[in-house]
Amino acid sequence: MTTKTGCRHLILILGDQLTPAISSLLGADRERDRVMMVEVQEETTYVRHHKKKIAFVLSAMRHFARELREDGWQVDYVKLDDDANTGSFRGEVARACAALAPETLIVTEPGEWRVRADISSWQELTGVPVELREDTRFIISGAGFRAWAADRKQLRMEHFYREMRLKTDLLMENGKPAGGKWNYDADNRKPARTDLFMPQPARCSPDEITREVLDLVGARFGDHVGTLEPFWFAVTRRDAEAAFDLFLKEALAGFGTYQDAMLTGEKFLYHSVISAYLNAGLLDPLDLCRKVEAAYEKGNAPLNAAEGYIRQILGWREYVRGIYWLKMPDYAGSNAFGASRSLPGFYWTGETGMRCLAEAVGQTIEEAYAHHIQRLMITGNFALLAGVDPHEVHEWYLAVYADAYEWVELPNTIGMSQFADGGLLASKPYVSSGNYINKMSDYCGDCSYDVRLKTGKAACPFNALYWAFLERNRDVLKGNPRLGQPYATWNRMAPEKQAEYLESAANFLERLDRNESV
Ligand code: FAD
Ligand code: DLZ
Ligand code: SF4
Repeated sequence: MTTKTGCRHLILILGDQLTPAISSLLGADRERDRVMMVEVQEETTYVRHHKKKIAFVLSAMRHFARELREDGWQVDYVKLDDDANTGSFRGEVARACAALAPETLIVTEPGEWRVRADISSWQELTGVPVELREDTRFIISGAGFRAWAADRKQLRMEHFYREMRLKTDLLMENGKPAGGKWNYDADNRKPARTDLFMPQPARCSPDEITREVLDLVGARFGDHVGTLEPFWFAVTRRDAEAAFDLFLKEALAGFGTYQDAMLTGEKFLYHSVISAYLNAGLLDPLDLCRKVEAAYEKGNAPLNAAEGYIRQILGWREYVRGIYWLKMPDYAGSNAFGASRSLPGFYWTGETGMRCLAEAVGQTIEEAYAHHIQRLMITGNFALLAGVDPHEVHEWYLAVYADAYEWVELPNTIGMSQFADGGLLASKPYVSSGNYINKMSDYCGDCSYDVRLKTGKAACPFNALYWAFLERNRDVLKGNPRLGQPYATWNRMAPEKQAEYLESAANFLERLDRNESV
C-alpha cells in the first residue's frame, strides 16, 4: 500500500476482472475512491497452476493497473514479492481496510464459489461494509439463467442457445435463424489434412513488465507444471483484440469445418485461442459474437463457421456459467460412477506411448492450451474410460489451462467431460474407442499401440477400455436412450469376446496402477 490518507470507497479488482467497464468501478470517483489489486500466493497455489497461466494473469493485472492509472484512477497495487504481502485476498483486504478506513469495500462477484464464500466473511473481518456487485460482463445475468432453468425437466444447452439467439438477434433473419437452421454441425466435424493452410495465433513479444513477471514466476514456481518460455500471450486489451482480428481474417472461415479435427504438431488448427483473454476480461463476449456475425454478413466466413463459433460463446460459455452458479457448491462433489482411480502420472509429463495423449498433454505443458476436442476426446475421454476420480480430473484442468477458472472449467469437466453429474449437462458420456480418434486425427499412425487391434498388450487401450467402461457402469447408463446401440452391440458379442475385452482392459489398468509406463 502506498498511502494511509483514507478513501471513500475501496474497490477490489480481481485478476480475472480486467475490464474498464467492470461493475465495481461504476459510479466511482477518481479523486475520492481507490482501486486495489493484489497478487497473492494463495491464488497461485490453491491448485498448482501452470507457470504460463500465472505469468499471464500477473502480467495482464500489471498492465491493467497501468491502464487504470493512465485513466486517472488511484491504484494501490500489491506485488507478489512485496515484503508486507500477507499472501491472501482476505489478508490484503484486512490490511488495506486498516490502513485506509474506507466507508465501503466494493467488489464485483468473483468467478469461483470458494472466493465468494470467503468474501461473505470480509465485513466481519474488517468492520467495513462490503458491497458485492453483479458481474455484468456476461450476456445473460444469473437471474436470467435461473428464470430460464426454472421448472425445466432438462437443462439442455441447445434449447438455451436458441433463446439466446432470439434474445440477442444474432444470426437471425426476420425472427428465424439465418439459413433456416439453428445449428450447422452436420457440415462440421471433418478431419484436417496436413497440406491445408495452417493459421497461427498472434504472437506478442514480452515487454518489460512481462519480462519482470516471467523472472518472478520462474524463480518462485519452478516446480509447477509447464514451460514458461516462449511466452507469447497478449496481456493487454489492445493486443488481445488484435489477436482476435487475426483469427477473423485467417482462421474463422475454417473454424466450423475443422472444429473437431486433430493433427500431430498442429496445436491450434482453426481455433481462436482467445479464451484466456476473454475469461480475464480483456475481450467482451457479445462484441466477439457481433464481429463474427459481421464477418459472415460481409461474406468473409461461411454460415457453418460463424454459427459454430457464436454457439460456443453465446451458447456454451453462457450456459456453463449458469449451470455452475445454479448447482454449486454440491456440483463439485459429483461422482455418478463412483470413480476413484488416481490421475495417471503422465498427465503431468506427457510421457506415454499413447501418441494422442502424448500430443494433447505435451502441448498443454508447452502452451497452457489445448483445443476443445483434445480436452474432451483425448484427455477427458481417457480419464473417464479409466475411471479416474473426477475431482482429480477437475483439479488438473483447473491447473493446466491458461483460461481455467472454476465457473467455466468445472461444468465442462464434471458435466460435459466426466458425466459425473449423471447427465445434467450432457445427454450421454463423451466416450469413444480408438476408432473415433483415428478418424479425426493422424495420431494413431505414430503410436506405440495399434488402433486396429482390439485386445492384447499391443492393442490401442481405448478399444478395450471403452467396452469395459460400458459394462462397469451399466447400472447408471442402462436407461440412456443414446447408448441403446452400443449396449446392443455389446450384448450381441460372444461371451468369450466380451471376456477378452474385459481382461485386456483390466490388465492395462493394473499396469497403470502399478505406475508402469503405458
Ligand atoms: P475456440 O474453439 O476458438 O472457441 C471459441 C470460444 O468459445 C472459446 O474461446 C471459449 O470462450 C468458448 N467456448 C468454446 N467451447 C466452450 C465450452 N465448452 N465452454 C465454455 N466456453 C466455450 N474453456 C474455458 O474457457 N476455460 C476452461 O477452464 C475450460 N475447461 C474445459 C475443460 C474440459 C474438460 C473441456 C472439455 C472443455 C473446457 N473448456 C474450457 C472449453 C473449451 O475447450 C475452451 O473454451 C477452448 O478450447 C478454448 O480455446 P479457444 O479460445 O481456441 O476456443
Ligand atoms: C488465477 C489467478 C492467479 C494465478 N493469481 C491471482 C492473483 O494473484 N491475484 C488475483 O487477484 N487474482 C489471481 N488469479 C485470478 C483469481 O484466482 C480469480 O479472480 C478468482 O479465482 C475468482 O475468479
Ligand atoms: Fe491414441 Fe489408440 Fe490412436 Fe494410439 S492407437 S494414438 S492410443 S487412439
